[in-house]
Amino acid sequence: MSRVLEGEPGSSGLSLAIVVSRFNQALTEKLLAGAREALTKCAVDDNAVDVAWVPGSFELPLTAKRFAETGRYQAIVCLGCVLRGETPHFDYVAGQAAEGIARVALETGVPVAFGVVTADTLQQAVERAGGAHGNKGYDAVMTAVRMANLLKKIDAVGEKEQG
Ligand code: INI
Repeated sequence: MSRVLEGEPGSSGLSLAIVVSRFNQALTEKLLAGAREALTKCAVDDNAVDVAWVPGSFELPLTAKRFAETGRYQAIVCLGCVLRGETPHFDYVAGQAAEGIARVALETGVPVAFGVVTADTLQQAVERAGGAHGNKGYDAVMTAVRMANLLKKIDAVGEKEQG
């Protein structure tokens, strides 16, 4: 019979790092609050979580990579907010953040969750930072925990087959 694997949204001794952007801080603080709520929901030990503030979303990938390379974390969460209305750089900042975050995960093998709100207007961003459309910080932590647990399960299958 086929094996079906899925990561549970619970912590079994997971250590996580969160990287959060100061740009649009009024919103990213709400994302961080949502992230902390999800950590509590997943019973992740607060002492097993490190949080780093960076100037903007462009700086998220490098910082996530440095965390991942330590080998101390089973998942990284990136939080930021990029508003199209505020800058012609929107496409560069949002694009590089997304591409960089994906690359860090692929290069290091550590799951890196994309908790960056990209929105055309402040209103849309507010709705995604604890408003009508939920909280991307909360969602990102749930994804990070599920992915960390899934990768652990995949590794365990391999180890069982070898041993
Ligand atoms: N950074 C953001 O996180 N969101 C933005 O909307 C934004 N805007 O509007 O420019 C932004 N810019 C800063 C950028 O992330 C870097 O910190 C900066 O370019 C220095 O590298």
